[in-house]
Amino acid sequence: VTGAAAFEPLAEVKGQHVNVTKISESGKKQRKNWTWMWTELNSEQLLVYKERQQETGPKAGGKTDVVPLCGAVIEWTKEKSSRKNVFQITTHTGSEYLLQVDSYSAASKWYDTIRKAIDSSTKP
Ligand code: I3S
Repeated sequence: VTGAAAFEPLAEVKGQHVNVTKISESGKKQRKNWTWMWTELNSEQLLVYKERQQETGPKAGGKTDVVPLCGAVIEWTKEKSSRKNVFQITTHTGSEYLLQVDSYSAASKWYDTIRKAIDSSTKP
């Protein structure tokens, strides 16, 4: 096959700006501090950066956190914040992150993409 048909189907979005706050670290409650961050998925982790990363080439600095997805749980929550479209990721080590965007479609798209990554990194 040549031409357009030889290309991979358009990759799903693997990066997204969201508000992030870590509310618990290894089971210990943290002070909420919402920050607008660039989050990016690889197959095993959600990477959290201060600035949007280039799609190709070396990664810019500013990586502030790495959220391991293997054994993580993702769920929508209305209780943990007064904001809309908030979902929580709980890691297997007991760290809890809230992620939020005002746009419901952007939030649910990112939720679904992360959930799929969790599912595939959790399955043997
Ligand atoms: O869960 P909380 O404590 O109501 O969260 C709010 C506070 O963390 C607040 O910070 P300070 O209490 O440090 O001033 C934040 O500014 C708010 O954004 C938090 O609430 P939301 O509902 O936005 O997650």
